[in-house]
Amino acid sequence: MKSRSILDRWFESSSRSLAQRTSRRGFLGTFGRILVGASVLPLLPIDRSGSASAAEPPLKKSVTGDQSSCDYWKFCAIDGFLCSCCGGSSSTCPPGTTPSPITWIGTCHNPVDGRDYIVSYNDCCGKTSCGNCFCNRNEREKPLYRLSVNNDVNWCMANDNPNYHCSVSLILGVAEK
Ligand code: ABN
Repeated sequence: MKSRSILDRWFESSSRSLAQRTSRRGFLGTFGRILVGASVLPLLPIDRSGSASAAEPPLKKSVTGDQSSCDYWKFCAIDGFLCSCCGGSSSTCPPGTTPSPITWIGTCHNPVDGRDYIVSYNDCCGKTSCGNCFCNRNEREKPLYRLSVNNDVNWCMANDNPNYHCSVSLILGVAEK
């Protein structure tokens, strides 16, 4: 017994003290809980929305709201240069131009909320043609004898300076079904 090393004695005493503090049943219980927990883990709900949207085709720009794209829903009956490409916005004239007081009217479907809107297309007047982002869409346009629903007219004709520059679109209200 004298020949037992310090290491042997240390292992023996620590094993004995561990055996006194724990039971085989306790160990099996803890081990069982770990096993069950590990097997249930993959069943827990996980937010996979990031990977789902990556798998879906990207939304068209027109739906997400690129107001300098001819595809944008509000431009469904516009004929002219988009003021959003001419120093203004989709609903405001560029500096130095004046909106026409007379306009043509369209009805456009907004795919985001599923509603139809009455849209007024005003020309911005007082400067020569902008030349950017020409857009000609004619949804529900009527022949020229119904002026207010035809877009192929220079609505700057009643302005002091009748030069046509670009067109804006203003939402007037929701169209009743
Ligand atoms: N309303 C846009 C427009 C302006 C001039 C000529 C045709 C159409």
